[in-house]
Amino acid sequence: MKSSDLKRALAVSVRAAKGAGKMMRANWRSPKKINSQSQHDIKLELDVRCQKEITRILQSSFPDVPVLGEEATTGDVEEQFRWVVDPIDGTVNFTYGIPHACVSVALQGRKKGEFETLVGAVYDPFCDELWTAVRGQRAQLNGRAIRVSSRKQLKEAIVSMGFAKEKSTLAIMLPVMNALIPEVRKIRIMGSAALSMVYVATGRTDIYTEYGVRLWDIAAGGLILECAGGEFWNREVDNTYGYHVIANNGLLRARLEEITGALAISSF
Ligand code: LIP
Repeated sequence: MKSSDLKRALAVSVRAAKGAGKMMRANWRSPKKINSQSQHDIKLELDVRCQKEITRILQSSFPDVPVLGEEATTGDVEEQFRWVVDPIDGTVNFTYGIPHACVSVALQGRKKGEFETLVGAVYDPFCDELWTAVRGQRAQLNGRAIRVSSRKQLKEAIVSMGFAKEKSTLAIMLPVMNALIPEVRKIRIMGSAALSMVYVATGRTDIYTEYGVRLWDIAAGGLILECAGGEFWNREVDNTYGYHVIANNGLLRARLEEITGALAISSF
């Protein structure tokens, strides 16, 4: 994709993220219509409406690029390019009125057969914070360059975590949390993977790790983190876009794995 197309893709990603963010703000204090829920997850009717609005905006500029979203898939998402979208990341927070949720929009393209993220936008409508990145360029927050932290000691690190949505992922991540708590400054479990990724990119936290997080939660944040000098270690763990992720400032993964490795955590 030419650089002019990437620039156009970034512009429409931002338009789509802000458009859905506006819908989140407008509905924040309204009663929420729940489409489905489980013990550790909620899906709102607004998720679907936001996904539709994002898809409409994206395809107004790129009518032939398919959309892989948490709420729906439009077109053949195995083609050369695809949008990867989470219309509301942090849906449980949003449902309960906790103002920590965002919109995540990424453009991916195939390189040697594998998808890589080329453009990413994460928008937090509550703080009016927009993170953006184009592969090969510096990540930005509200138009200003950002960089990961330079903390090298785990004991200084703030580690954010997620437990995904299943009892099985909870069982995997609880031992990780118990092993890390005595070793780090603080653990934070904030409920939005995309915001956790961009907080590492911005130096607000130092590590984010989750097992069973979905591609649409992390695609944009992963590029933004890499374009801010961080490391986005990830591996696919099932055939439904599930990932094990260790996002960090590029200085801390080895130390983290010394601790979690004892749990044979890297083997699951
Ligand atoms: C959420 C993720 C979070 C994870 C939650 C949920 P959603 O995404 O951002 O990291 O722990 O289980 O998957 O469902 O709010 O878009």
